[in-house]
Amino acid sequence: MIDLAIVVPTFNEKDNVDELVARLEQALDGIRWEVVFVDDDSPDHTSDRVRELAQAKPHVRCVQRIGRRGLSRAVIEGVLATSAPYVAVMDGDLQHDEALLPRMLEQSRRAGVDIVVGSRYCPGGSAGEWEKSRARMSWLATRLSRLVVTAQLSDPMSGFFMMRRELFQSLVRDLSGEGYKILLDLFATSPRPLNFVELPYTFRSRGAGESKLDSAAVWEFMLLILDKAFGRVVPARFAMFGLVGLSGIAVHFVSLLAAYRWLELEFPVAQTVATFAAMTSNYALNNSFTYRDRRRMGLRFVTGLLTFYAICGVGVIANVGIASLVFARDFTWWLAGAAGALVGVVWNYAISSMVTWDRR
Ligand SMILES: Nc1nc2c(ncn2[C@@H]2O[C@H](COP(=O)(O)OP(=O)(O)O)[C@@H](O)[C@H]2O)c(=O)[nH]1
Ligand SMILES: [Mg+2]
Repeated sequence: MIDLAIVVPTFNEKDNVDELVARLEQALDGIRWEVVFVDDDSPDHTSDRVRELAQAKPHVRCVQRIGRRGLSRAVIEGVLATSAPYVAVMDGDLQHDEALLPRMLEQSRRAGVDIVVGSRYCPGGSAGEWEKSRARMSWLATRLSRLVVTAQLSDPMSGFFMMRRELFQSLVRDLSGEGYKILLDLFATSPRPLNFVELPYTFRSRGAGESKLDSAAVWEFMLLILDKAFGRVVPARFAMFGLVGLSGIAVHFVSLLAAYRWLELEFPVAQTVATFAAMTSNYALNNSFTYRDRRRMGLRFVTGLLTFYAICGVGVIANVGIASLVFARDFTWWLAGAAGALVGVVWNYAISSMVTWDRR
């Protein structure tokens, strides 16, 4: 029987695995526990190292995911892979303080407590030695997260917490899973306010290797916030796609002006040039922002652009068809136009998310 599972998402943490397990063994003496590493097929072969260790230690386990990336979803799979009644989530780079775990477990067992959060920002905690820019980013993210989480958490961006597995499982189907802020996701998803306890700790500097937090992670964070704030009404990606579409209208008219008035091309030629300029700019923007996590590069950028042209081409036919239908029924011109445009956007969005930016 196991009391506690520590779920550790890893990407290129091979040189921290041994040390982390040794520290857990020391900290968790007297508790029945296991550690589940969830590795996204790290190029440094973290999972091989974990399995080597697991051969000698039955409390070490490895879940290896192929062809996927993403901290939150890795954590979800780790939690689902254990039978322990309590689960903790902890980074694999030694930044979280394992000595806190026994107290977290004690608090988790108290009646009425849903979740115990290791906090850098409550009295007694510390974010350690952080570069100014990272500290500022963390501060900004904490503020933004207040848009979707009303709980007065001092450190909603914490990646170090513990909860009953049952509770996690009751929420798992509604989690957004986007990005790397699973704690925020849990709080924003729960239909009732979660009762939490915060325990202070000092965030250490990372062991071997480097941080995976990059601009993509920042973008994923924005998607998570948008998704949790408006997702029930409009999916975050669709809203983004729509915004990019609006920018396309501006690109279209500036290009048309340039081609027709300045270059003095024939109108049909100028209109064609402007249409392609707008489609290309929409494609590039969607590729960099809306689908940042599935970004196409190199040759795939070009093939993706071709599929996008084709999809938009059909979108125009659908747009004009619907608009004409509505118009023929004696609705006003602008209503017909809007209906056509809406159908066109929805078509472009739905099909390009499946073809141009499919999840692979
Ligand atoms: N499985 C998995 N783990 C990840 C991924 N990205 C980051 N991690 C792990 O998540 C933990 C926190 O990431 P880290 O790069 O240290 O973020 P930082 O502490 O915010 O700089 C570390 O254990 C990483 O190895 C990912 O895409 N998949
Ligand atoms: Mg880290």
